[in-house]
Amino acid sequence: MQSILPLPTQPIKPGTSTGQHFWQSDAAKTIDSYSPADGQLIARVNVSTRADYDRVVETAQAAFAEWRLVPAPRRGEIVRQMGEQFRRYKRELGTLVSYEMGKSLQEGLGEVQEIIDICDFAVGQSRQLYGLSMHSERPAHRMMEQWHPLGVMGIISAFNFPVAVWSWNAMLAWVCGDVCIWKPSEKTPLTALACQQIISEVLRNNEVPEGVSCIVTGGRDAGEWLARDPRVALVSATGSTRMGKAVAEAVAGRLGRSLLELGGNNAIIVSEQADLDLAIPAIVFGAVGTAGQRCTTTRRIIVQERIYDEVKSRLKHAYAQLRIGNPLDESFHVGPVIDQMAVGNYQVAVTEIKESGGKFVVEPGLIDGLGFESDCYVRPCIAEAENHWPIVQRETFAPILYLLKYTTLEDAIEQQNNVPQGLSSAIFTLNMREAERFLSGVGSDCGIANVNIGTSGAEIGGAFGGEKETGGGRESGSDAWKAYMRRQTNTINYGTTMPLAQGITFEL
Ligand code: UN1
Repeated sequence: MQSILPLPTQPIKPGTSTGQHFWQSDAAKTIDSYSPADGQLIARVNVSTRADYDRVVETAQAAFAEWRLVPAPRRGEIVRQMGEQFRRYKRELGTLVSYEMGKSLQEGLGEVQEIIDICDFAVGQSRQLYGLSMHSERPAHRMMEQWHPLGVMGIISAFNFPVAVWSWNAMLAWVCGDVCIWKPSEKTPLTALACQQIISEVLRNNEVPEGVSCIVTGGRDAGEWLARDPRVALVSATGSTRMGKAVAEAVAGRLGRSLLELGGNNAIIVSEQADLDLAIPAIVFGAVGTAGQRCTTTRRIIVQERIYDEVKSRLKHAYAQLRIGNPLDESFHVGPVIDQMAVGNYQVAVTEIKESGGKFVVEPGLIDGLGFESDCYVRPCIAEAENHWPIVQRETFAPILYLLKYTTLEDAIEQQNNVPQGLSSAIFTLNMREAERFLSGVGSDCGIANVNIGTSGAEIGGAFGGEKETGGGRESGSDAWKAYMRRQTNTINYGTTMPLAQGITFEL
């Protein structure tokens, strides 16, 4: 198939913000971005050198000195204008996300919608950076807390949500008065540069200081520069648990702050009292959406033994309807995985499932031939498995669903929690006691727990993130904004005496 984009003759240069001042990197190295949809080379992007990186950080620091002085509602107004730009370019950016990353066009558009939604959310938040006030134990004293801008923040994002996850961080960070340096995944650099271009007009029109929005490109090195750099107050990293542990250690080593969104191993419990007409489509979308490459992807279903055979046969039937093909063609449900390395991981997992004694209910396989020239298309599959198998305990970023059986709800919750990760979870039941138990303190141990909806597709209004090896960070809605600010407690004495707290007397 012909590429939908003309390949620029010169490598594209990342850098700082307004789109007019991309750094002239002297890098000999470039990142080649291939579309997993059709295997075409769609862009060649310069890799930032350490010298580029240092210039970016210095520019960001200078920008922070000014940006923090801009009133928060005014910063919100600038984010509002960015939201307008993303509305204007939704189709173009959504198409590029679909083409560069491989998710279906609907999901690409949905991802841009998440950017628009977080912009709206952040605008409101810009007028609600509330601190508490406290009653002092001393007479004529007042106590309160204020939230101040934090500084330069680094955003390390993953290929699977190449633009939305950046926006959850950046839009909130900007209304909070921070400046952002974004290191996008080396698998999806073009969508990042597109976002920078889309907002550059707003930054220019509002005379926002150069450096409020920066991009550095590269692989592990660039991530490490951010993690080790004491000039970077907060590092928000999305990706594998392995990457997250490395970032967390490096940031903790300098007592910096990190916000981690790492792997998930998300399960849906299907009770005997579930409405299967709701459960089946939720499971299928959760398992095969984004070709199984969401951190919220449904990887395990834990089914009550009395309805196990029925669920199995309904899933088999549903999987037989799945149409796999070019993500830009809206008649297909499932696109490719990101690259051939991901295909390799899928194959390794399939082998391990077989070696562990797993039985495939829906067979795995690679797809080749006309329309599949990128060699990145795999068949979504379902295997009967056991929760304790090492392969089931790991997150394989592919459309592989494990079918597990339970007897009692305690047993189901135990299996659901008994993995190293703790991102998303769900139960399908019409029984109120089961639902409430699942949501209680002795129920799901995940950051997200749902009733009668699947594990993926969280709305931006809630705090997004998970426990255990998922990293503990919370992004997006609720009070996640607090991670992007520093809290200051203030005590003010408006009286004529100097009483000490805790009743201490100190007389001179
Ligand atoms: C991710 O996969 O990193 O809840 C984020 C969801 C999306 C975000 C997923 N809103 O599936």
